[in-house]
Amino acid sequence: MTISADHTAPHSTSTEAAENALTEAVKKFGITVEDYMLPARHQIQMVDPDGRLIPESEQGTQPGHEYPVPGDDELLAAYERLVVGRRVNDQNSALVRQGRMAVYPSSHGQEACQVAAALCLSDADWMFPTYRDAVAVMTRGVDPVQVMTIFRGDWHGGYDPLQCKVGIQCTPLTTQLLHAVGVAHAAKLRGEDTVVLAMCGDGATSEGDFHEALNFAAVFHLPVIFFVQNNKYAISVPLAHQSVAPSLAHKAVGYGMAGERVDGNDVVALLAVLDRAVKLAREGSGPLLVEANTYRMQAHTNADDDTRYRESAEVAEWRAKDPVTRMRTYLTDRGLLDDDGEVRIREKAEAVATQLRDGLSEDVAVDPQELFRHVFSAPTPQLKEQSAMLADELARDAAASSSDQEAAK
Ligand SMILES: Cc1ncc(C[n+]2csc(CCOP(=O)(O)OP(=O)(O)O)c2C)c(N)n1
Ligand SMILES: [Mg+2]
Repeated sequence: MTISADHTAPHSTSTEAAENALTEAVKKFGITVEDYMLPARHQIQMVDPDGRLIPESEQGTQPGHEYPVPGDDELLAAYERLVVGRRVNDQNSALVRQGRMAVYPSSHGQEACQVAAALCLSDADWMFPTYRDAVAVMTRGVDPVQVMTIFRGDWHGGYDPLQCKVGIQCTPLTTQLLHAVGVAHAAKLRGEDTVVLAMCGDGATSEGDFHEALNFAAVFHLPVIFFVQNNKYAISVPLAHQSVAPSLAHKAVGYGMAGERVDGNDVVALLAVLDRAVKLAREGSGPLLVEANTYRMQAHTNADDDTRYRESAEVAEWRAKDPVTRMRTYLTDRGLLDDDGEVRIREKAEAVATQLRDGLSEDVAVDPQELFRHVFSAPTPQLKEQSAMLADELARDAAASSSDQEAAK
């Protein structure tokens, strides 16, 4: 993708306008552009793995990277979503083993990222998820069964992206970032108040599309948050073989946008960082990149054996940083959650699991000819030929089964 026209002119009026908008936006948050642009020296963490709120003095905060703790209601709502998300991940993995779903890339261990990604957005905003972000889509309010039907493999997607303002979960790596940038560009041209959250993994940051999306968003000063869930692996490829950048958040700087890194298993820090990122983008700061430092606790999908490329000790180390138990301890210690509250939340999670089991256990009648629809506006000669072959095969199958039935009478 080549960016042409006057946007490449040295210090064009539009560049100056963008710089002024950035300065004004960050000023509202008491930050200077200098402090804002570089990621903090350490990841932002507010609640440690033992569920203890880290006092501000110990947070190692530096100018421009201090975040207020989100309100109690937001934290309780987030915890409920974490518990539901964990239950959904585990239910879906079980449904795959039962043959009710074809595949499920679980976000077990990454639920804090999933929940915060959805809760930081308002209704008019857009989310562009990957295949691993089903819990985020569901947390945004899309019906769980509709979200999961894509993994049953009988249709391209179960929900209407325009209605939900959520892109279809993308399997071709990183293409969703380009869709996200396109929507943000269109919204900006139309003068709409829309922030776009574009999600991807650590491996996806090596894709060419990642570069094109970030560069375009920065040059056109678009309200996009690139939310990178660094779960340390791209299938079997560890992060060290993927990138030697100081952090994935530092990649932002090369494009002229701010980057921040945050503990991706600490939903409190995630909400604080993403809430501010969304507000900044809405105020006209231009795009931002947030890297969440997390871990994929299970195999890439059910088709993968993770014991072939990582040690169980590493997985155990991350189990101790679990986002759900950490939040439960924090809320319980603060007196915001008691046993009754926990039971109520677990019942809600069970209800969603039941909804999934019921919804995904229904057999659906699919028309095999749908394979050929919605690919090209006018089908190619090859597709027409293949569609005719399929029609012929289906007709022969139908004839054979009706003559079998006659013979059985
Ligand atoms: C364009 C493209 N290349 C390769 C693949 C195969 N592939 C599927 S998932 C994956 C790893 C992606 O890793 P990451 O971005 O870290 O996301 P994660 O699965 O860890 O959430 C690869 C290489 C693909 N789907 N699309
Ligand atoms: Mg990854």
